Amino acid sequence: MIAAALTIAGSDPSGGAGIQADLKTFHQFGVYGEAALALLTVQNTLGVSAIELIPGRIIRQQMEAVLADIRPAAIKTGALGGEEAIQIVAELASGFECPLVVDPVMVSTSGHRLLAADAERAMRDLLLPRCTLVTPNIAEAQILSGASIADLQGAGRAAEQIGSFGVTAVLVKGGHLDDNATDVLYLDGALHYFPGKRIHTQHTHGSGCTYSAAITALLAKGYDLIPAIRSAKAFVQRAIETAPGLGRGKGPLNHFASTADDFTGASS
Ligand code: PXL
Repeated sequence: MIAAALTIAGSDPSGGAGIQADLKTFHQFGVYGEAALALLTVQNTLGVSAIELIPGRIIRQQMEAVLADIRPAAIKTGALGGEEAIQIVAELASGFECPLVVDPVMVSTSGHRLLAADAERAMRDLLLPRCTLVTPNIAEAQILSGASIADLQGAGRAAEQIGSFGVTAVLVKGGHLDDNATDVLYLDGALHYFPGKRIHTQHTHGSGCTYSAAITALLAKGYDLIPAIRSAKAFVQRAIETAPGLGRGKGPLNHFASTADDFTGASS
């Protein structure tokens, strides 16, 4: 049977980030995509001009409807927007019977704040302890850990610090830290490094969403966490390298990029 994955996130009408990126990525990995909307943005590749939060009871009802019917094999969160949405997702997450990937979406690639400051504590204290993996970028890892990050060692320390809040696994995305765009994973008391290739381009809009969606899709297909991260990172790298060059600003990735594994990592 085809595996399903659910994203609980925001809409990007320009199609590069948010639930649009998540659904395209799920589909590309052969996973049936479901989406519960937490907020709407008004944006294009030049920037975000408005954000409208979805009422909490509607977020809850969307999740309950989906969970009672087409049960996802993995779930991810993206932009949740505020404390109420985080509380609702955290509450329902205690009943999830599948992996939960939290992309904390506090600061977008373009530098826009996408989460109210008072919600950051709810993210750290309520949602992170319930997730299988959290995937902060450097700015988010600094907010969550309370420490500034200047290099790969700092990213590793921040991952350990966030792990100490009771989070199972923490993937700090290196992005611009070094020439290999190395990501650091804290898992079971150890650090694991995922070097990649830094690509000099402005077309990275939605790369965080796409990365966490690819990890979620692979978890839904039964991959273990480390092979899922390795394969998802390779996909995102190919998607950035072959970005279609759309839009007048920071353009989207190529969600049609190959998902082919360049290693053997599937556990099932
Ligand atoms: O990439 C973070 C992100 C998540 N969700 C939505 C977004 C963005 C960035 O623009 O628009 C809806």
